Amino acid sequence: MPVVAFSGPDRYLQSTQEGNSGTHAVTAQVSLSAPSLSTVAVQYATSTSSGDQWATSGVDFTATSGTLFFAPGETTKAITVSVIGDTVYEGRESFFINLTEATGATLSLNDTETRNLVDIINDDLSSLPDNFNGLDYLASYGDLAAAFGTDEHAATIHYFTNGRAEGRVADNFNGLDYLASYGDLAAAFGTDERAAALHYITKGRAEGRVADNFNGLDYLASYGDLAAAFGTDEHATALHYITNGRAEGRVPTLIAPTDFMMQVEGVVAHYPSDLWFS
Ligand SMILES: [Ca+2]
Ligand SMILES: [Ca+2]
Ligand SMILES: [Ca+2]
Ligand SMILES: [Ca+2]
Repeated sequence: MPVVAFSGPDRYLQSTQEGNSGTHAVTAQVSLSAPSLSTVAVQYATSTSSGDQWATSGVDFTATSGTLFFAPGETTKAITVSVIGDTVYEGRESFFINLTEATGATLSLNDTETRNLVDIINDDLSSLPDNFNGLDYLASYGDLAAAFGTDEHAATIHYFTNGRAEGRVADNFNGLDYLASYGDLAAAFGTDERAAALHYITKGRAEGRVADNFNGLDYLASYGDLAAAFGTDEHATALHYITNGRAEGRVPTLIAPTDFMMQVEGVVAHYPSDLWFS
């Protein structure tokens, strides 16, 4: 009798990208060692084990079983199993396709030839840092903006695949500081940080604008009432300047020359605001 076993280069192990939606098929090839004069039947079924590395049937792939029939003279058939895409980070997931019983042929005695391991390769991102924002990341790096424009998804993928290892950070750009730095932008965009990042990526950088003319700590150091109200909250401070301070004629750098920033930061951080003059 012929011997039946998985065959082809992927007969022991095959891998497939998970995908993010819908399903796609993986195929395992099965062959007879020689043609048969009568029909050969081989049963097959998927299986998993418990544990993190294993896929879940019905969720990660569609449990599949059935019988392959080789007509007389046929020596090769294929089993197809559906892999289910999703966008959840799960790491690698595996399942087996097993040949379980044969009629008119003998199952290979080599176990590894009667089970095909399918590895579903993760293509989803693990969690992002809380402060990660794709647009701010693009705005922070001219080379990335040149490569990816305003594509936040591409930015996120870059961060995971390269940027993180390169030591890049997502928050070199601060939309509020940018809006606070330019009256025309604040007039156009108010306090919309997303619009600010989009403007900087698509126009502002090319116009030679800088993202950090405004420094919240300078502004706080310049006005005792603001320091009393906001402490060292630079976000609130930038909001104040955009929504009120500029219209009130306040000057963000009234007191603190940039050269003395380190000292100012120390003062702001360590002394109660009632010691300040306004
Ligand atoms: Ca996926
Ligand atoms: Ca899973
Ligand atoms: Ca999955
Ligand atoms: Ca997944």
